[in-house]
Amino acid sequence: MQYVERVLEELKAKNPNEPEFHQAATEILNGLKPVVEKHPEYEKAALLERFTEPERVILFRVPWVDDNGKVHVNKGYRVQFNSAIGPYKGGLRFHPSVNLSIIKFLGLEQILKNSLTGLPIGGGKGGSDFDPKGKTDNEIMKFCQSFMTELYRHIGQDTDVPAGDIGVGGREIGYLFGQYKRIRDEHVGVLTGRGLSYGGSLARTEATGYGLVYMTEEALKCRNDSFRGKTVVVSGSGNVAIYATEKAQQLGAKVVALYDSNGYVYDKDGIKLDVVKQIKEVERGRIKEYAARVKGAEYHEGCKGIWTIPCDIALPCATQNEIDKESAEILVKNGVKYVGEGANMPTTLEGIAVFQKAGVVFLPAKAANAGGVATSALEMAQSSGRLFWSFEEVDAKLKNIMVNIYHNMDNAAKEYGCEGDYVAGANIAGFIKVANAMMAHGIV
Ligand code: NDP
Ligand code: 2IT
Repeated sequence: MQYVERVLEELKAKNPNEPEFHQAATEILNGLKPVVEKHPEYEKAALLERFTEPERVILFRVPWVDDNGKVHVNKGYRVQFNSAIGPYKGGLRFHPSVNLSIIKFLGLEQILKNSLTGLPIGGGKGGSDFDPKGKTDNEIMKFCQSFMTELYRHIGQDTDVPAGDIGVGGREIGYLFGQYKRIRDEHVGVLTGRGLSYGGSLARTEATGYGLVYMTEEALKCRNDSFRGKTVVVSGSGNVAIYATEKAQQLGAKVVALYDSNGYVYDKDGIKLDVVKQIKEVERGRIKEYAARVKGAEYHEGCKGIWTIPCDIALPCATQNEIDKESAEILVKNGVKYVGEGANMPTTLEGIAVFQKAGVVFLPAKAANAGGVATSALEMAQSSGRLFWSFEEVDAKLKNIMVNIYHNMDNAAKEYGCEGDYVAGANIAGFIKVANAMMAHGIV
């Protein structure tokens, strides 16, 4: 049996009941086949077996008391996946669906994404099955304090630097940082996505969404095209979706739809982002409200229907497996030309195959959403240097990083005989640096 097939089979047998982890590993390892064939020394060093086994998995109890005095217990996770090229780096996700499979898929993706940024950061991910929806600020604070009361001993500015992800934004990072500082008595860059008054970086809030659009813009530019006049569908209405919408609009596109986990809004005249920000960032409300406030906008229950809206560019920015085979087929039938993944693994393996067969320019998550973690690394650099860069400076660096990632994955795909296959190109370009470092470190 070929090396990649054998590693995948063993991985599935050793990690049963982890479908998301299997899915991410399958996509990655299949993309790496041409590299592994060129480097027989990797198999001798069991490189892929080590690459797909986390260096450390931390599971812990998170007890907390709600405003009515009721005691709750949640699960806490931190998967420190790979530190070959730098300290573990990756977000924390608070969502009821969180389990080990999801954190491991995110952690594995993060290794290659972080490598693609060109910055010295390893891969990690964490979170909890805690559901922040409907909780008061006090309950969120209590939960974050309890979470950090265990996590603090495992992280550090040169060891492991968490950040936000689904359900973890500026408010949560603030509470987590406050507790870390209190326990450790040190004010350091141990978390990114911090507020501007305590070590955060300008443009980190916007970075993932802006970065996604910068990469898509480069893909358009290389085909003598641009965002101007394009119809765009964005899924989600959280951090990534909002700032992807903002940048796409600035570049002249019309974003016509957004959703949250209850349903989607369609606004044929173009989404009014100030209304969305008010509902989502200020009121923490539901996207349904948009249709009540904006004349002519429609609300539809359920998420899947969003992909039946005809568009030139689709930017899935909510969660994993939002676009399945059926939705991909409808998008293709309706003429989609570009798909840029803002969320992590938003397209199923079958959905990706549909896009690639149809010649859609498909920009995979680990490349397309790398702007967030790249700007986190810029935040780390500013913390270490006791510096504070202007918005324009950070934004220019972000744009440069996204353009470089696009060309690196494009070139890697060409070099390894799969031109235009950015899934393989991103996996290969990300993996080579990690592989070189792991080989240099010996069997560890
Ligand atoms: P937020 O929590 O800010 O927003 C998440 C959005 O996705 C919300 O609109 C939420 O709706 C929706 N959503 C979440 N789960 C589901 C679901 N199961 N079905 C339908 N909708 C859902 O998170 P982010 O914007 O930060 O993250 C979005 C995606 O981007 C994630 O995949 C994340 O891993 C990825 N990402 C984030 C980065 C960052 O810097 N924040 C960096 C790189 C990737 P509702 O409110 O109803 O739950
Ligand atoms: O998936 C991701 O890249 C993130 N959630 C951001 C991670 C980070 O460390 O900024």
